[in-house]
Amino acid sequence: MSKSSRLHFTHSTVAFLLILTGLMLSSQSLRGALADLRIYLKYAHIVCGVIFAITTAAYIVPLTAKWKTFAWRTMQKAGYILFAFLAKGAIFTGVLLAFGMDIGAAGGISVLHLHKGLAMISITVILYHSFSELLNLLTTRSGVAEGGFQVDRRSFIRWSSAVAALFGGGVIANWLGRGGNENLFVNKEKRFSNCNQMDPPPLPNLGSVPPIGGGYEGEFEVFTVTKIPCANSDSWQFRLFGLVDQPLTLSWKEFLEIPRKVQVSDFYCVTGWTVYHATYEGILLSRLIDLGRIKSQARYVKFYSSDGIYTSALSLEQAKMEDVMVAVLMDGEPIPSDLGGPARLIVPKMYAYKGVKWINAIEFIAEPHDGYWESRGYENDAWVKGKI
Ligand SMILES: Nc1nc2c(c(=O)[nH]1)N[C@H]1C(S)=C(S)[C@@H](COP(=O)(O)O)O[C@H]1N2
Ligand SMILES: [Mo]
Repeated sequence: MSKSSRLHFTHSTVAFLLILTGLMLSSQSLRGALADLRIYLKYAHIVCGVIFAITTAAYIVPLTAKWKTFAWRTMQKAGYILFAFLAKGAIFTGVLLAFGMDIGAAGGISVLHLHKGLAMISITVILYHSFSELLNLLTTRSGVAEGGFQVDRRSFIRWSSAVAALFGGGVIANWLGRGGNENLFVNKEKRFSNCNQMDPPPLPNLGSVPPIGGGYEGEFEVFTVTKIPCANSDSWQFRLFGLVDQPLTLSWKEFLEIPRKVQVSDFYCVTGWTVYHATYEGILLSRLIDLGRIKSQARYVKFYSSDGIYTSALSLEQAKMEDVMVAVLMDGEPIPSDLGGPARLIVPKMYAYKGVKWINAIEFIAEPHDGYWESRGYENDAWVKGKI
C-alpha cells in the first residue's frame, strides 16, 4: 500500500468507527440496551475523533500539493472544501462536548445539536463519495466507462448514487429522530406526550403563570431507559422511608397540599444538550426531608422512579441545597409523562442524570448509593462544570 492509500484507509476506517459509535450513542431505542457500554462507547468515540482529527490534518500537505499541480474540476474542489469545513466543525464541537463545555443560549442550539447536524451532513457526503468512487472503480475496471455514450451513463450513475446517498442520509436522520424524539435544531412547536391522569392538576402559584423565566429555550430530548410509565392520581403514591422515625406515604392530594416554590433554572444533560431558564414549581427537597423526620445516621438520600429501574442519590448536604426540588409544573403546566411527570427531581447545579423522572419515593440511607448511570461510570458528584 502506498503512503497515500494507507492514509486514506486509516482515515475512512476511523470515520466509519466514528459514525458507528456516534449512532450507537445517539440512538434512543438502544439507550437502555447499550447503557452498560455507554461510557466505553463515549471513550471510543472520542479516541476515534482524535485520530480522525489527526488524519484529516495529515491530508493538508498532499492536498495542497495536488491542488496546484492538477487542474481539478471545480466540483471536486468544492467537495473537498465542504468536507474540510464539516470535519473542522464536527471536530470543534466534538472537543467542546468531550470537555463538557456549553456555548450558552445561542438561539437555544446546544453543542450536541450542532455536532449531530454536522455529522448528518458529513455522513451524506461520505456516503456519496464512497458510492461514486466504488461505482467509478467498478465501471472503469469492466471498461464500460470509456467512450461517448458511456460518459452519459457514468454521469447517470453519479447522479443516482447522489440520490441514493441523500436518501440514505435522510433515512438515518429519520431513524435517529423517531427513535429519540430528538431534533437536530430547535423546534419550539414541539409537544410532548402525556399519558398521566392526575386529578386535580396542580394549581400554579404566582410566578408559574406567566412563567417568570419567560418560558424555556432550547429543546428537551426525551430520555428514558425503560418504557415511559403512566400515572393515575388514584393509585399514585409518594413514599419517604429508610432511616426515619416514621415512614410516610402521601397520596397525590396530600402531596399537592405541601407548599411549593417557583424557581428558574437551566437543565444540563451530560451528553451536551441544554435547556435554558425553565420555570419550575415544586416542593423543596429540604422540606420533604424535614417532613421525613430523619434519624441521625442518615447521610444520603436515594431517589426512586416509578419505572422501577432508575435511581440516583445525593448526600444529605447536597439534597438540602436551596434549589433542589421535586417539581410538578414546568412553565406553568403539569410536567408531561415524557418529561418525567407527574413529579420529577430537579437538581439545577448538577447534570440532569440526577433529575430522576417519575420520582415516587425517597429513602434515607447511611452509605452512598450508586444510581443507574452512576453505577455505569457517571460521577456521583455530578456538578455542572466548564460552562463558558
Ligand atoms: N427515570 C429516569 N429518569 C431519568 C432518566 C431516565 O432514563 N430514567 N434519564 C436522565 C437523564 S440522563 C437526563 S439528561 C434527563 C432527561 O430528561 P428529559 O427526558 O425530561 O429531557 O432525565 C434523567 N432522569
Ligand atoms: Mo443525560
